Amino acid sequence: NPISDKRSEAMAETPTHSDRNLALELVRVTEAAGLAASRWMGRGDKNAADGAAVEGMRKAFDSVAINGTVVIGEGEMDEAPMLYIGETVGAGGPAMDIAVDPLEGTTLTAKGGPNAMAVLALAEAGNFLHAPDIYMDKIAVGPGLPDGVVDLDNSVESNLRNLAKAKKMELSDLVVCVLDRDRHKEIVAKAREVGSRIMMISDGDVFGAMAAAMPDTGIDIYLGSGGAPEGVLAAAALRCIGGQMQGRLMYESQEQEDRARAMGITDPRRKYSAEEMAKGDVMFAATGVTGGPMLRGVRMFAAGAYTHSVVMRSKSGTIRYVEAYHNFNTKTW
Ligand code: VTB
Ligand code: MG
Ligand code: MG
Repeated sequence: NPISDKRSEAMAETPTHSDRNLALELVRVTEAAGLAASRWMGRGDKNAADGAAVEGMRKAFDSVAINGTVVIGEGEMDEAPMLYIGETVGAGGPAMDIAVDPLEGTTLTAKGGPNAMAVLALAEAGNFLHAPDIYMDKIAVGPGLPDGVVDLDNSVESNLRNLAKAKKMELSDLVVCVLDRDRHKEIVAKAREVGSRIMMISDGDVFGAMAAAMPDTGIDIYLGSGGAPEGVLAAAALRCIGGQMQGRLMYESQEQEDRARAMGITDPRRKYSAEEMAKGDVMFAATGVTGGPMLRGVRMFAAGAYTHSVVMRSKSGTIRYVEAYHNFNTKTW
């Protein structure tokens, strides 16, 4: 039986690879960012929340044994003091590229809304798409479905029909996650027309795309346009979870297209798969700042806080949730 053969093989493997430890190091980094950001929950200041997350993440990186270069980050050096594109981080070690969104959902955090999280992905140098901060059209579904079951170039209706069929579900049982924006009116109208259900989110589409792939979140597909950097982070997550995702950069001006070309994008209209946005062995970590169907938010108590994180590697496909109890009396950062 090939499955049980694979299973015994996996269980016999000795856990000596240092990248396993590295993956757990990454959780400490998103925890630090998440804890710092959570102090700003509901306080109406998204920039302060973002700044705290960036600083928390930046500091935590200092003890991680890599030679990291930020390729998806907080902008260019002149506009971002920390975690800017091109910045090197880490205590020294293998050359790795890093994609970060220290606080994915700054407005969510400022309002105490759901699904804000600190996000980080890591790959060997050269393996992430260098996405400029423009929009990306995205579609994502979970694992175990036939290749091409959905496609950015298909209509909403045919994507939902094909997905329902492949999942052996009724169209009326599917849940489509989409950012609540005027530009998505058409998607929403078409999804309603075929009778599917919708979860509109005000922000945070890394969550949306991930949740479409994670079991048990109640979301079957993510559709619509959001940030391109967030698209690369979601692709990294889907490489670990499994599932299918496509993304295509969108340009609102010639300047944006020029910027993409300057960042090395040779075919600006290309439809990328998750495998093309995040190549090779990828690691991904996220810590919940405010809670939702995938991660719980930070919960404070007298002398500390609980955090809830997920950490994954594409190589093993293990999805590991980490519930941490932080004692502020003894913790050193
Ligand atoms: C997108 C989305 C993000 O902000 O970037 C969005 O990808 C901004 O989109 O997850 P709009 O320009 O439509 O507001 C987030 O929702 C949060 O960073
Ligand atoms: Mg950000
Ligand atoms: Mg973001």
